[in-house]
Amino acid sequence: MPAFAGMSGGDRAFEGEQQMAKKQKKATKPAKKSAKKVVKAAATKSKKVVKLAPKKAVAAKHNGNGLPRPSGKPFGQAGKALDGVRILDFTHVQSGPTCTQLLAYMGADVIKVERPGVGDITRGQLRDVPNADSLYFTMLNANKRSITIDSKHPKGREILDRLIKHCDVLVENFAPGALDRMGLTWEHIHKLNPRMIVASVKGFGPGPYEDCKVYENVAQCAGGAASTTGFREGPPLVTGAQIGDSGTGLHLALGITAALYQRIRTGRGQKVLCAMQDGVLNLARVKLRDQQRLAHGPLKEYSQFGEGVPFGKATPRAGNDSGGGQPGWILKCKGWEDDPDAYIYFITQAPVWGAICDLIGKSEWKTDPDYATPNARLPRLRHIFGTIEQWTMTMSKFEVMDKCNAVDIPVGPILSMKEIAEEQSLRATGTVVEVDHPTRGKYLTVGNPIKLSDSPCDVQRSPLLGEHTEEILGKVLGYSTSEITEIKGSGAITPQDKGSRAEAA
Ligand code: CAO
Repeated sequence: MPAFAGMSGGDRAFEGEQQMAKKQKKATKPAKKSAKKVVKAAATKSKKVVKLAPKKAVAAKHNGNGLPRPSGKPFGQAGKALDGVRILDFTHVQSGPTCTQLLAYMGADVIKVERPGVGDITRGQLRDVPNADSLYFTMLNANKRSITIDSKHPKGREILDRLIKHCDVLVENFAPGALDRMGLTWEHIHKLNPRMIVASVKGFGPGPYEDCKVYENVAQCAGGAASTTGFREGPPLVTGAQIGDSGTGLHLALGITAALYQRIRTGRGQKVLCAMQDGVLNLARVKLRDQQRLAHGPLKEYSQFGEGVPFGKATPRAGNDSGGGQPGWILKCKGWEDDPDAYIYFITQAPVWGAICDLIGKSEWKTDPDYATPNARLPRLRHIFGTIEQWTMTMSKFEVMDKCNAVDIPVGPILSMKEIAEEQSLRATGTVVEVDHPTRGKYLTVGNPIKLSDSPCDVQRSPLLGEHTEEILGKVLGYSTSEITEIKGSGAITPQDKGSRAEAA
C-alpha cells in the first residue's frame, strides 16, 4: 500500500515509539520465562539465584506506561522534535510562512504548494538582487520543499488530494473563502483524511469583519496595538515588530502542535484558527488591563498622571512609559545628536532604587520622602528620568549598560538592525544565521528563536520555485516517471500563461 494511503506521519512517529516500547516489553517476556526456568532449576542448588527474578520484573515495569524508555543517545542526536510530521503548506506572504518555517525548524517535513510560474508573491516583492528570490521570501521559507501545483486544474486537484492523504497538517492563510473555492472544504479534506489538522490564519474571527482581507498593520490597528502605541500628542502608531503577521504565525504553530498532541488521544484532526486581530490583542492584553483599571481612577504609572493631564475614556498612548509595575523611559546617551540609536531604556526598578540614586549622584533621594518610595515617585517620573538622563548623556549606551548591570539595574540599549546583524553572540546561538543561496548568494536570516536542547535547528536555504516538484510527485506520492511526464503535459504543474506571472512580479 502506498505511503499516502496509510496513517499520517506524526502519528506514525508516535505510534512507532509505542510499538518500540511494546517490543521492548515483549522482549522481556521470554527472558522472564527462561529466568523462571533457571530459577526453578537452580532453586534446589542455591537460594541466592531465586532473588534475581524480582529484579527483572522491576526493570520491565519502567516500560509499563506505553512510552519508550529515555533515549540513550546524547542530547541533540535523537532526531528533531517534529520528525515524521508532514505539513501541506499552502501559506503565502508572512503570517502563514512564519508558522510553517518554525515547524520546519523543529523537524517537520514542510511541502510548500505554490502556483506554477508565480509562486508565493513575496518571491518577487522588495527585490534587492535582480532575478533572485527576495529576502522577504527567503527569510520566511527556510527548511521547506517547494512544489508547484495549479490547485484549480483537475489534475492539480488530484495531486492535492494525494497530498492531503499523505500529510498530517494543512496550513493556509488565504483570503476568507479561497480554500473552499478551490474545492478544499473542511468536509472534503476530513473525508479524505480524518486525521488531518487544518490550520488557518485569517484577519478576523467570526463576526462582522470575517470576510475581510487583512495585512499586518490592519491587524495592529484592529487588535488594539496602534491606539495604545505612540505619544499622547501624536497619532496612533504601528510598530516595526510584525506582531500581526509573525505574531499570529507563532500562535498558529502552538495551536498546531497542541492539535497534534490531542490527535494522539482522539485519532482525529481538527480545525485550528488564529485570527490576526485576536493574536495582536493577546499581545496587547496589558492595555486591555489598563482599560479596565481606568474605571477605578487614573493610571498612575503613566507619566500623564504626574503631568496632571486628565485621562479620557480609553487607554491612552503612553510614549515610552513602561506603564507597568516598574517605571521606565528611553533616555539619551552620548552621541544622540548624530546617532539615531544612541539611547537606552532605563528601568527604575524599586529594589535597586538605592543603587540608582548612588550611581547618578543623587544619594539624598534614598531618604527624601518625595523620592524614597515607588508611590512617591509616580507623580515625578518625568523629572526623575530627566535627572537620570543628565547622567546617561555622559556615556555611550554600552557604558551605561556596563555600569548599571554591575549593580543589577535593568537597562536595554537601543540596538540598530546593523548592530544586531553584527552581534556575534546572536550568531553563536544560531538566532542570526548566514545562509548561502544558489541565485542570490549569502544572506542573513533569523534562526529558531525557540531553543530545544534535544532538537537542534539546522537552517537550510529556502527552496527555488518548484525545486522539489518531481521529487515530491515521485518519491512522496509514488507517481511513475511516465505519469509525471503526463502531469507535466497537462499544465497542472507548469505555468499557464505569461500574464499571471507579470502581474505577480
Ligand atoms: N493555484 C491556483 N490558484 C491559487 C493557488 C494555486 N496554487 N494559490 C493561490 N491561488 C489563488 C486562490 O485560490 C485565490 O483565488 P480566488 O480569489 O479566485 O479564490 C487567489 O490565488 C488569491 O488568493 P488570496 O485572495 O489569498 O490572495 P490575495 O493576494 O488577494 O490576498 C491576503 C492576500 C494576504 C490579503 C489574503 O490572503 C488574506 O487576507 N489572508 C488572510 C490573512 C493573512 O494571512 N494576512 C497576512 C498576510 S501577510 O501580511
